[in-house]
Amino acid sequence: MADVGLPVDEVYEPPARVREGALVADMETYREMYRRSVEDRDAFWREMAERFLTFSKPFDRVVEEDLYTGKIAWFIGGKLNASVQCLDRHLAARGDKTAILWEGDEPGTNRRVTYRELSEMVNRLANALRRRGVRKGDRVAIYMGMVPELAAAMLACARIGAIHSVIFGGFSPRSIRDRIDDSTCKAVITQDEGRRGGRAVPLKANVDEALAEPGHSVEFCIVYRHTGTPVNMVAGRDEWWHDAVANEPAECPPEQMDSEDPLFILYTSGSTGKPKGVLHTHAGYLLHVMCSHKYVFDIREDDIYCCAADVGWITGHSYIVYGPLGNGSTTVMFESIPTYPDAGRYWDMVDRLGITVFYTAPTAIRAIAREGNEHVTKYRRTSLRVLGTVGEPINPEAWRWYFNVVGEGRCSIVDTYWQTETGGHMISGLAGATPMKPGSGSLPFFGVQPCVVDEEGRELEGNGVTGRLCMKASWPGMMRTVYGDHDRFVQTYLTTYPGKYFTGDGCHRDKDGYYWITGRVDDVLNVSGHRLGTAEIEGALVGHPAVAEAAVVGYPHDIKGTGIYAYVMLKAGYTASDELAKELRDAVRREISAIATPDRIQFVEGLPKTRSGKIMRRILRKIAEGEPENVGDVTTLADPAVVRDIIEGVGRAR
Ligand code: 6R9
Repeated sequence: MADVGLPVDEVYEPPARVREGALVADMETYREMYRRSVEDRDAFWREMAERFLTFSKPFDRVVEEDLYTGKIAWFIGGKLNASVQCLDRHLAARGDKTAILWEGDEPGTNRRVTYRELSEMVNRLANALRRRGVRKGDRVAIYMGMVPELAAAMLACARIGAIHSVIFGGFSPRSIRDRIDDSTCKAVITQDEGRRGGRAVPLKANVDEALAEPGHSVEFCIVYRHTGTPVNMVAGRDEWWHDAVANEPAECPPEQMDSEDPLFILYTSGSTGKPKGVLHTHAGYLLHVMCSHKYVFDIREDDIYCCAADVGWITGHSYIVYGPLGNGSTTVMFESIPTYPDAGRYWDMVDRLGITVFYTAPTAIRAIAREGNEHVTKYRRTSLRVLGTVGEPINPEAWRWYFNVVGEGRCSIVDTYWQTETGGHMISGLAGATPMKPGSGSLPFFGVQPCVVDEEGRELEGNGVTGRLCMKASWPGMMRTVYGDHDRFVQTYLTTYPGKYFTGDGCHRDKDGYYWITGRVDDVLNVSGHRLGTAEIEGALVGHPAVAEAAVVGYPHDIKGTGIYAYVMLKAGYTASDELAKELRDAVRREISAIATPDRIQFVEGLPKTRSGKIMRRILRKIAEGEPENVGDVTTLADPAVVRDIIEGVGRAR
C-alpha cells in the first residue's frame, strides 16, 4: 500500500520571478523565523504584533493558554479596534488607493471603493447602528451577497464593538433563523437581492421568511439596495441602508476593544449536532490573518489580490476582508461564479483587473479544468505571480493543471491548509521561498506547532509518519470558544487528545517534514482492516484523464467490513461504460493498492455539494448504504436535484 498521504515525488522550486524581492525569499530565512516563532514565541509574536497592529493601549503579556480548559488569551491587556486597523491607519498614505475592487456578476461590471470611501461607508453605518441601540457586545446578523457593503457592514459592527455573524447568502430561511436564535442577534443587515451566475438570490425575502415566526430577538433590519427589485419592507422594522445613513456623520469614534473582545461569530458544521458558532477575537485573529496574508502570498504594495471565495465562509472573512484590508491591499470582491458566463471567467477577470495573486478552491479548479484548456489559454494571465488553493486536499492532477496551464510554470502555488476554527493559515508554503510538492500543504506557518498522533494520542516523532493532525500549542488566530457553549468547544477540540487541539484531519508527514492532509478522519474507511483515506482513492480516480471529480464513501460489506463506493463524474466528451469502470479500478489499484479498489462505481452527472463546494458525504454515504430515504435535509445544497439523479442511478452502479 502506498503512503496514505499519497505523496508525490515531485518538487517545484518557486520561480525566480516570484522569489525576487520576496519578503521571505529562501528557506533559511523561513526556518530561522519559524524556529524563533516556536522557541522564542513571546518575543516573536510581540514583534509581529508591534509591526502589524496599532494598539491604543499596549498589551502587558503576549499569551496565556490552557489547552485543557480552553482558556486562551493573546496580547493581554491591549486595546485596539479591528476597523481602525483596516481603515483609519491607511487613510494618510493610502486614502485614494482602491480598497475593494468589485467585479459584479456580469463580466466587466466593476466598482472601485477607495480606503477613504470605505471608511466613510463604515463610519456612517456604524453611527446608524449605534443610533438604533446597538452596543458593544451585541450580535448583528449579516445576510448579504458579495458586494462591498458586506465588508462595510462587518467593519461597522467591529467599529462599535458589536459581534457580527455573517450568514452565507446561500443559506435557507431555516438556517438563518437557527443562527439568529443561537446568538440572539439584535439586528439584521441584508440586501434586496444578490446576483450569482445570472440568477437572482432573494436575500431580503429569505430574511422575511426567517423572521416570520415571532419570538426572535431581531429589533430592526437594514436593507442595502443592490438590484433595485422591489422587496417587502416591514414598517417599524425594516429600513433602507441609504436612508439610515443619509444624515449620519462620516466619523464614528471607534469603541476601544480589549484584545480578547469578540470580533465575530461564524457558524460551521462539525460531524455531529447543529452548527457551532466559532468565535474569534480582535487582536489575535487580526494579527494571524494579516501576518499570514502578507507572508504566505508575499503581498506587495501594488498587488491586485483576489480571493474568489465567498465572504460568508471563513476564507472570505480572513482573506477577502480582514487580512487584505488590515494590510492596506487592494482586495477583489467577486460576485459571480467560476463558470459564468463560461469556464474562462476567472482568467478574463484576471486580465481585465490585472490580478497578481489569485486564490481559489480545488473544486473550482477541477470544474473549470474539465471544460478544456482553451478557456484558459485564450487569456494572457501575465499579471499572475502567486496562485493559492484552499478548502480541501488538492489532487496532484489538478495541482499540475493549475501550475502548468494556468500559471504556465511562472507562478508559485501556495496550498493553504486551515479551518474556520484556526482563523488563518496553519500549514502552507510561502510563495517566495517554499519548494512545492503537488498535493501537499507543505510546512507550518509561523507559530504553528503541528504534531501527528496515533489513535491513542501518542505523538509520532520524526518524519515518514501517518496519523491524526493536532496542534500542540495555541496560536494567535485560534478560536476562543463556541459561542454560548464553552463545554462544546472543549469537548469537540480539546478532549480527544487531552492538551492538544485536534483538527479532525488525518495527515502524513513525509521524509522532508511536509504535511499531506488525507482528509477528515470521519471519512476514513476501514476496509478489511486496512485504513484508507477517501481523499486518497479520489485522488487516484481523478488522476485518470476521463475523470473530472470523484467522491468515495464506505458502505457495509459482508466480507470486508467496509466496502468502497465511488461516485465518479466524467469530463465532457467521455461516456460511462464497463470498460471505463475497469480502467478506473486498475488506476486505483495501480496508484494505491488492490485493497483500495472501489467495489462499486457509479457514474454521476454531479455531486451533492454545499454552496462552499464541499462534497456532502453524509448524503452519499446514505445512498451507498442503501438508505436513500435517510439522506436528510438537502435544501442547503448548491443543487439539490443532483441527489435525486444519484438515487435514480444507483441501479446502474458497476
Ligand atoms: C479554510 C477552510 C476546514 C477543513 C479542514 C480540511 C479541509 C482546508 C485544506 C484542507 C487539505 C487544504 N481543508 N484546506 N485540506 N488541504 N489546503 O476550508 O475552512 O471550511 O472550516 O474547512 O477543510 O479537512 O479540516 P473550513
